[in-house]
Amino acid sequence: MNNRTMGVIAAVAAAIVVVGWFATRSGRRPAVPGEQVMATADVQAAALRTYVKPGDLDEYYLFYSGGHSGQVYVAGVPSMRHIATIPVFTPYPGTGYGFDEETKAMLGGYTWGDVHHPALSKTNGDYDGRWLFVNDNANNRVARIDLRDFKTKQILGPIPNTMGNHGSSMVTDNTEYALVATRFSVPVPQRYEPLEDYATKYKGAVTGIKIDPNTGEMSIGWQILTPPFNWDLGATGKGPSHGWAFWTSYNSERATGKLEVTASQRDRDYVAVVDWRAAERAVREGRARRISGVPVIDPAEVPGVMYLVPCAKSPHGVDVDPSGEYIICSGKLSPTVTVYSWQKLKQAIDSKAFTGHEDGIPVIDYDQVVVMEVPVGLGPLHTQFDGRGNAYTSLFVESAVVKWKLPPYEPGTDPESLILQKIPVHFNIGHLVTAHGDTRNPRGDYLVAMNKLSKGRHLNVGPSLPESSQLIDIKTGDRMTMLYEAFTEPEPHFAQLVHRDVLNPIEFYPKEENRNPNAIWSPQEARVVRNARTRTVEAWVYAIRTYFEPGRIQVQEGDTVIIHITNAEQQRDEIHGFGIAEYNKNIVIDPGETKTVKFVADKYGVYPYYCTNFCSALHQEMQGYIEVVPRGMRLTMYDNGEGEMRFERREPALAMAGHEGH
Ligand code: RUQ
Ligand code: CUA
Repeated sequence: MNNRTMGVIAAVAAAIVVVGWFATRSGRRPAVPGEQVMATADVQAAALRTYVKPGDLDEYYLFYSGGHSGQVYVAGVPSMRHIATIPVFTPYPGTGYGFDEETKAMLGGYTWGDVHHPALSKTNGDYDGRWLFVNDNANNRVARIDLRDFKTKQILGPIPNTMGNHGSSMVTDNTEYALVATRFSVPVPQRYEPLEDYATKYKGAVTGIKIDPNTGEMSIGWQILTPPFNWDLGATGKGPSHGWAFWTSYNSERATGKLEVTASQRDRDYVAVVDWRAAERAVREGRARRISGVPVIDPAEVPGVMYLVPCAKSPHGVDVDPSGEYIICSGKLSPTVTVYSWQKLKQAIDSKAFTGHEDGIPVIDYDQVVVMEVPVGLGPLHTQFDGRGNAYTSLFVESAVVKWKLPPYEPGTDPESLILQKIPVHFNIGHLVTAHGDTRNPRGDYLVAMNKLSKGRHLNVGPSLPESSQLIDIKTGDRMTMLYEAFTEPEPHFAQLVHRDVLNPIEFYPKEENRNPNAIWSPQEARVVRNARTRTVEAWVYAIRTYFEPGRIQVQEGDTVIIHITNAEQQRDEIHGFGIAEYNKNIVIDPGETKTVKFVADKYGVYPYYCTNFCSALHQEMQGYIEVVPRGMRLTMYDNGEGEMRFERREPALAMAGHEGH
């Protein structure tokens, strides 16, 4: 360990102590409004910038990851109001997600995920408002949310040969791929090898998830095996660097045990530089092997798919500036960000300016490609952009956002002079996001700091605390000004901030589009059919304000019950729920939607079903009964009593089953 590194570690440790001390102090005596040092005029200005009066709409959608809650949250900016939760990897009774047969099948038996990095689909390097891709770090999956209706439509995975899908999902400039990388290495293909053989028998991988340009359907395009480094964050090239992707690594030591020590030995780790078009070509030319059913490229056998470039000690984020020329790697254990030039990287690759290799992957000569190590401050993690030549980097240890100047630089520029401004955030910021901040056209007006700790910033809610997000104006006066603070469920990592004009979601599902074979559109079509031989009861239920048809479903104890419910409303916000008491079911059906719920009626008795989503003045009347008739007792509801039994509606719906409340 050299002196500079020791100095940095000492400084980091000192800063942690200082931050901790302040936090404890403020934890004992929380700040109250008025205690903050902010001039009245500044408070008024900030209030006006963030206040969205009742009935007005926000300017931006903020899609932020829900971390280990497995969900994605939607908020409006500048108000920071939470608007919606989009369940992705975790069942969510609020929208019935994970309770109906369709979404249950999509979840594949998992009940949680760890969402870190949402990425919007792009056309020509800017958001196109079609899809949002999110990763699951825990179970190695990627999900696609359709922004037409804000619903999860596909979950791909677990991705084979992939463990800890963290550096994910980075979307390329025309949504050719969502790119993913492994945080953990394991034996590939998955098998048992003792941990002692980690350095030689364990492997990481980066994967290109191919996206169908019309449907968004994901499939595995290619995979590149890597040494057992821990890949951290990724970024895709833009403009001149389009066709390439970058990932930071830590643990290039290939160590196990206490990584805080064992993986912090080297002064430099690596950024991977991947030519994904070369990977595509290699698969086309049959130069990939099939492992666990997917095409896998060994970079030692296929030169040109992957390179490594050194980066300061245990980096975290990597980001590409809007021009696509500068690649920025955050030091984490070094108080710098390293800026590389894409042109120089390309030249070094073309002229083979290599200093060695790792398992056959060439290591690019650092000195030939680096533009500057910018001394941003302690614990740099992630960088975003404003489109006006500035970069914004989160400083975890310093609890601050630093604004600094992007290249080009005059020869002999003093690195310190590149630091333009720092603003404190509360506390310990992870990611930050600016409007369209990872596209070719950042909007440059807002920045959201996603802070990991919120102690003392809100009413005391006991030991389990939310996270805090702070809204910063980065436009007025070309300076950063703190505007507002909001609290979020655990736990935002990255987010996307996209202008509302880019999105155009539907208001309800048009009836003509419902292709579900079990959809019904009139109470006359409602029916219950029991097959005594297979001991199955199938019901087609019609839901409208303010009744279910039928209002009665009779089954024999032990029957399998399948209920298809159509919400026949064709009006915005006329949502009906279908909760079954003591059967642990609640599905929610949006207007024009049909959903199916299935269960075994394993306890006899009478169990009400009722609408769980307050839909009209007679919402409370919207109910029915499932009669679970004990084994050996005769069912009475059906006409013929034997064989296939059918109950069809005879009475017209009561006239008073109202249509009030439009
Ligand atoms: S990481 S706090 Cu999971 Cu994106 Cu950087
Ligand atoms: Cu339907 Cu409440």
